[in-house]
Amino acid sequence: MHTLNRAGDAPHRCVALETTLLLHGIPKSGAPALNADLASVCAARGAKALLCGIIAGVPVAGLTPEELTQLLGAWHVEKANTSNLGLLMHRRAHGATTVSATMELAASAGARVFATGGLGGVHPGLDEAWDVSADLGAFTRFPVAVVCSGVKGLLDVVSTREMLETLGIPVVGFGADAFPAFYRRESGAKVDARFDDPGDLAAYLALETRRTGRGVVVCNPIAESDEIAATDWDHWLKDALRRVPDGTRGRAVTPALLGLLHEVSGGATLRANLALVRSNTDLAAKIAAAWPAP
Ligand code: PSU
Ligand code: MN
Repeated sequence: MHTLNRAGDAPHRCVALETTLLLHGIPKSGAPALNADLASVCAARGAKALLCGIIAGVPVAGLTPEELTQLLGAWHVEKANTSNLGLLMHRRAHGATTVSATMELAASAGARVFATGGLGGVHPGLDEAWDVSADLGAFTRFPVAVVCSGVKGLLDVVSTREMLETLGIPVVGFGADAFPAFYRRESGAKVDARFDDPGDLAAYLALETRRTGRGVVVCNPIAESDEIAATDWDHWLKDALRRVPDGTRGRAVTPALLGLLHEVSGGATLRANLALVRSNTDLAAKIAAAWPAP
């Protein structure tokens, strides 16, 4: 990797953030404010936000607000996972990094903690074909702890939890025993272990990432006050699924569905999404601040 690394001399105090969430997960007009908000959440805990993305073929760990503006102004920025990251570099193209590509950039910059909304996982399938996110495999390759609210609720959450087990990826909860489903605190599935103290969690994550050179999923359920009611969720998801344009497949599925959900819910899923990303970043920053010095 030839990552432009702006982590500085204490990468373990950094919290990596992804650009796909900002460019494809929420309306672009809200991205600069969310980015600034997450940076101040990190700073308030004594950690440093490290936004990852690809600018004209250069993978960057620590994009400036100006570089984010540059990405937001480009007419199309491709979603980058571990499979097309190198192609975008070769073509000197811009790229918005998903969880898998952000883990790769974070790892190469020496950062060990990363915050996002929800992981990609096993899609129920808009047709008969399998669709499993590259996010899951990335945990078997990069030593990064990803703080998230489980996997996006539009996925097959229970199958995704099983897939994490199959891949041998540790899944722990912060203040929770249940494996969360993004907008919902519970999914029916469980985590491997529960932690209640950020310092103890940081010590475990440092040990585990060092021991294995692989990643860990840290689940932080959405706050009860921000949770979406099950009946609303079922209704909105059905509605959004009906509206997905014919032929939407592969990488286009997640952004299309998230956009439709924000629309049919009258902005409720967007508000919940922003709240959980903020809360996950806050927990990630506490973990980075408590990370044992290497
Ligand atoms: N979480 C969010 N919003 C998002 C995503 C996650 O709150 O937009 C993105 C992440 O970048 C994740 C990607 O890696 O969706 C998964 O896409 P796919 O299912 O195509 O692998
Ligand atoms: Mn996919």
